[in-house]
Amino acid sequence: MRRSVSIAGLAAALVLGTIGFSAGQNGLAASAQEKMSTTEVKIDNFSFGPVTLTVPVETTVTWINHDDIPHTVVSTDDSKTFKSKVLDTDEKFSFTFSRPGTYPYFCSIHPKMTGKVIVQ
Ligand SMILES: [Cu+2]
Repeated sequence: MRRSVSIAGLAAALVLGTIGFSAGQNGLAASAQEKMSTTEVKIDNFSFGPVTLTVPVETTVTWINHDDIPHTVVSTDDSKTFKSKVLDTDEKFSFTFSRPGTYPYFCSIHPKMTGKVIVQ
């Protein structure tokens, strides 16, 4: 018990130190976050959100299935750029867009579910 208390104290000191440090580095932290080019599309209630996503080149887009039924993410552009496996609840699929263009996609299990990624 004594040991876990001192670990908690140490952890608190670390957290406080980190907060103090990051407060001084706020500007830097914010700009670093903007450069992280990962974007999420949520699959929920038989729809993709956002339906249309616009991202810069070299962005990794991750689809996450929040429904309790399976879905897929399959591109319908001419070159069939990406195709996920069947995603069960909370499963993810990621694809990095390295070329500009418009990438329409749908769920092959529920073809009325459609979305679009625009890469600039
Ligand atoms: Cu579906």
